[in-house]
Amino acid sequence: MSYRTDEVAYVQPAQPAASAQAAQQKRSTAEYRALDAAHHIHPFSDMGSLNRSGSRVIVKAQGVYLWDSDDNKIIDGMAGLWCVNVGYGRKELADAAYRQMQELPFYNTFFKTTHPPVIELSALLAELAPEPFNHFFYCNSGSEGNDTVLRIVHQYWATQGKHSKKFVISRKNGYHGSTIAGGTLGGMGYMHEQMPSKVENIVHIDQPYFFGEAEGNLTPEEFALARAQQLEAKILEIGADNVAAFIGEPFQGAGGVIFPASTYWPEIQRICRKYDILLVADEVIGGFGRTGEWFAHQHFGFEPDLITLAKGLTSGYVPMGAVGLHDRVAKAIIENGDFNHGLTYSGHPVAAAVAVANLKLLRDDKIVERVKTDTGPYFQKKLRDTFANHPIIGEISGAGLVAGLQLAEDPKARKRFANGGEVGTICRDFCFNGNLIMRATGDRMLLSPPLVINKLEIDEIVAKAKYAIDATAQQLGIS
Ligand code: PXG
Repeated sequence: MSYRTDEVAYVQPAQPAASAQAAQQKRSTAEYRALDAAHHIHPFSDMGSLNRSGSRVIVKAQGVYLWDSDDNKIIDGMAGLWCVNVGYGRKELADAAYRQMQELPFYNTFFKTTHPPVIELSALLAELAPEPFNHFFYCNSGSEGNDTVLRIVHQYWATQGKHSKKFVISRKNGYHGSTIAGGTLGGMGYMHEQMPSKVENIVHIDQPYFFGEAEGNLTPEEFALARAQQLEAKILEIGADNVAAFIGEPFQGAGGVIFPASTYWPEIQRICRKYDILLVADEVIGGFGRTGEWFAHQHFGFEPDLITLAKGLTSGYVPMGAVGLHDRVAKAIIENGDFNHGLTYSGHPVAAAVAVANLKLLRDDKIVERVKTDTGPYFQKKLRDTFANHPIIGEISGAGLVAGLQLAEDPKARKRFANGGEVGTICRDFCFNGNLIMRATGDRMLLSPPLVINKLEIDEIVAKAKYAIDATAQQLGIS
């Protein structure tokens, strides 16, 4: 049988129509749950238990709202997974993807080749990022971004002839992704336990978690300084000639929205400069307006050498990650021959086109600006007013449109619940039943809504959070 490509091309059109129909086919919640349980392994889940209870099936979304397969309308206090910064249903992003898929759905950026979307995106990122960030490397996720960070860090020191600089210092309860490198960099003990092989030469210092870990009468500023100085102690223990980089999230996201006091980051930067160690800011959650600044390191007032980006880069509409290189790092990488790292989809044209549309929306609709001057301060004040002197709220952390609420047995004495994780789960279940998405990390309740949220919607989130936290206190018999 002869096989001609034009015949294949003509045979194809019938299929998309059929598959589009299949994609639109609606099933009952019970059918979705049965099929999901039969065939889908979820991330970070106890599948046996999930399959017995059944997943929530989300079928559509608009603005800051989601709808499930039983037509419940749910307010999304987590922007998907810390990522849907421009909110759901933005036609500008869908149009950008559609146009790009028709024009050039894929081409690679290897072998002396490039394409307009990745060029436009890189130029736009250089314009939006702080002054010394003018070069960007692309990948598909935050985890791959941090794998890329390690590759760049090691290549950088190789170009400087400092081959002994191999150690990377990170933090306990930091989160940097779930590839082997991301999981090793992160400081989540429960992940390390399931990773018998880790990336070598990665060590951790303690986190700047004042409420949970400060002892004695230290002020938050004194405690944060002491935690930053652990970096210096660790560098001296390993030897500065052996340390390549320090990595941290400007504020820890998945670890509980831990906001260090103002003394922390300047001290970390001072130590990194003193011992000639690269400073990496993982901006996967903090980037693209979350704190009211374009990047969270600007909120904390320090200057990293590398920044990891993902999530808000495309508002989660399609996967994309990136690493931004400070000029001094970029220069070393550019001027020293091959950098042997890349992914099929590095700079994917559809993802890049969506990222450009997304960043223009964040900039031109003044979304980031509004978080800084209007909705962010309103959200922070509303939370603090609502939960002032609440019997089980020990601390509210955050800035802009991100917040962590510490559940505590005795807020004034900074006494946490002995069974904190269970208390968080009780509260999360009340949120679930109240049609609010609020994340529980152990005994901290987290909010990070889409950045387009308005004040009425903020009021709704805070009222629903109050209901859930009150109900939790009541169930615990605390009033
Ligand atoms: N760095 C940071 C700071 C993150 O928050 C990653 C890297 C990894 O990104 P990818 O795209 O590879 O997932 C993240 C991801 C949670 C949760 O439960 C948080 C993340 C991912 C999944 C769940 O809060 N953050």
